[in-house]
Amino acid sequence: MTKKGFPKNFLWGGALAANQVEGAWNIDGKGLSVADMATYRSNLSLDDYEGHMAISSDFIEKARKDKDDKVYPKRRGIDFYHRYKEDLALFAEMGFKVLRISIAWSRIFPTGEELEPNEKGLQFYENLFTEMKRLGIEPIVTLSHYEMPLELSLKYNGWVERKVIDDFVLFCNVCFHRYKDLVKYWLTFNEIDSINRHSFTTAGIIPDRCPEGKEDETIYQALHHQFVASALVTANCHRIIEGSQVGCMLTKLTTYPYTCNPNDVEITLKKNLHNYFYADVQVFGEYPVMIERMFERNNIQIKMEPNDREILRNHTVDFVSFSYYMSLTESAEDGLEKTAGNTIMGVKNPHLPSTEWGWQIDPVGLKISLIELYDRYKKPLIIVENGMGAVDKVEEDGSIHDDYRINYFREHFKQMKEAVEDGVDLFGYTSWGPIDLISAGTSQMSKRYGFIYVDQDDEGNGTLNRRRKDSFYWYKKVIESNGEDL
Ligand code: BGP
Repeated sequence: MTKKGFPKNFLWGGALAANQVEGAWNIDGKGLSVADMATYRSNLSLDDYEGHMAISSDFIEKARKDKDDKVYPKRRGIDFYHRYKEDLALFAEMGFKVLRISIAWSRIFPTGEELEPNEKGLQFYENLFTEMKRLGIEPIVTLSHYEMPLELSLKYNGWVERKVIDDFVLFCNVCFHRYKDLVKYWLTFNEIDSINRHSFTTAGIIPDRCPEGKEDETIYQALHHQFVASALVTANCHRIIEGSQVGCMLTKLTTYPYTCNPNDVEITLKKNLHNYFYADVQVFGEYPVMIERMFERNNIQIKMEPNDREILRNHTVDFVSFSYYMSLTESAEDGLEKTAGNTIMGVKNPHLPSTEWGWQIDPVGLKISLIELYDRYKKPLIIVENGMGAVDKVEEDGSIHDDYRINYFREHFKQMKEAVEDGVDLFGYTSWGPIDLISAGTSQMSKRYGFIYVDQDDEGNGTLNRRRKDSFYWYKKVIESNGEDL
């Protein structure tokens, strides 16, 4: 008999990152993190992405002394730090089985190098995970989601210096010991590949501190340190928490050739292989040969300690997690119309609609991604981010009719189901931003992903009250029926 539908214990839920929800940026001993440097600018256009992400030593110098948090929306978040009980209750009402959340490193080690962790920070997450347990919501915890302590960025140019491996390993060990009875699923680095797109938020790298002409080498050196750290942390997690599961996390940038011209196909193949590279190292435990060749060709020399390769080989991940928002299209020709999404540019695909932010909506691409990932890695998969950023309108009676969001999810869930029926081992799904939060890429509040509306505008005005959107009731039904009632 052929298997139908989602597995019985499928983990339905949502995903958040500490720096986009908590607020309380300077409360209970928290130190500044790289996320606290992100500014909001109105009218951010697609071409502005790069400028928005760019950061300089001078800017940081000014921003770290700046106490006016109006300009830095991630510092205020949606006040999850104080309202987490209310928010968890709403997630439980939708029937969440799982919630992905990150631990803000600078809440535990404010500058990254204290001798003792900050007890108040540790206590906050203990309270959070305990409340989740009470509600029957399984945590899946990201250890690094664009939240490096700012001091480490300033002192070591982030992950560029090897010393940071020790700091991160210590931070993770503290978390493993403290939460070992509360958390089983862990992710090391969120979208580890994004180091190549926004290296400051991902790895604390300040561009003006990179040797000229050696920018790529600097980035790949930092990445190597993250790979080694990820492997060491995986080993420690397995040792400290019995039965724990550790995953890598990739931005799945499934890319299509614009035409069947072999030149388009080749360039696309290479893009896709480069996207896989980041997970390859964490799943297979070694650098792909084509990446080593690319390093040679470009005179990129990665400094490795003698046993680094062995560390990578010996401590690979248990499962693969990824974000999927859209697909991309590539062409060998110049001059074709482009579109951007998730801080990456590609050729516009004439077959796909886009969100207001230009992210191409492609449910079939999710199925393709699932099949490809499972075929390549043969590891259990979990989708830990997917969703649609949109502007929502609150009606006079307070209702929010977000049928566009429901349609987006419905079409993606259909494709997920088909992939599962094709044999893909998918064990869970967490939508991105089940409650509206501050956008990572734009620092906007008005780019909303949630089933739950938060009354706050881009400038930080509003009551912060929570409201159920139409999609809230729809997702509840989906979870109740284990994905049958779409
Ligand atoms: C991913 C990040 C998230 C997130 C999401 C949506 O790349 O891991 O933190 O926010 O993208 O992006 P944005 O907030 O820019 O719409």
